[in-house]
Amino acid sequence: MKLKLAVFDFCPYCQRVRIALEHYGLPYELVTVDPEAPPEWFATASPRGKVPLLMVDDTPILESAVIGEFVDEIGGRRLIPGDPLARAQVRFWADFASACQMGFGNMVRAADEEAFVSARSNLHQDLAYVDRVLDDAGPYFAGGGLCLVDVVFAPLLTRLLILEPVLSCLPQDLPKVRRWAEALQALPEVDRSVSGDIHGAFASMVSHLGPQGHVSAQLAAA
Ligand SMILES: N[C@@H](CCC(=O)N[C@@H](CS)C(=O)NCC(=O)O)C(=O)O
Repeated sequence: MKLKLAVFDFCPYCQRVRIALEHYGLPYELVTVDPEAPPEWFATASPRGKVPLLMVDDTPILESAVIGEFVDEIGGRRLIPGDPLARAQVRFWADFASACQMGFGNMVRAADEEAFVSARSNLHQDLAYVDRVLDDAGPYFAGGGLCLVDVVFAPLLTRLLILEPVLSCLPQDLPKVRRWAEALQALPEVDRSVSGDIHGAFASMVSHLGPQGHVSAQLAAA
């Protein structure tokens, strides 16, 4: 089975898939697509122009959650529990990560300080919700073993760690979330899931998402 993963630069949903593939050590070809000039095979396989797109031989799979489950199944089923209730919990929190990721996007795109503070506070509330169910001993979401929730939160939490010195976006009153973010950042599969210099790439992403926004201005001034 040949795997080809199409991504956009800086896409957190694509990074999730890369983490899962790297976690299992599955070989894959990585293709970075220019959204302004996508190749024909990509336009055919992803008619709405969305990434991540995983080509499994000639069959396309879209949506990071669906791809994540597929990778888990071919990789060895260690990221999603077999027990139905535990599996439902993992799926719920993995889905919740996407809501948090959108909240992060709102924060990065905020036009001015007032909008930024409001978006940061909304994200804080969502992270407080996660904090309540995080394993007390850690280091990961459910304790000592990695699960899909860790994989899908890692791109968001590592971005928050990178921005923290400038934006104070990792709430001080949520120490478990901070410890979790640091544990995820230290994982080799997370390290291998980004190409090149993450700090530089991240600054470019922020200026792409919100070129005139509050976060760009703060980063430029830092
Ligand atoms: N729900 C999707 C979200 C993926 C997504 O929003 N990808 C962005 C890049 S970060 C994209 O493809 N944007 C292009 C578009 O929406 O046209 C997933 O989890 O895979």
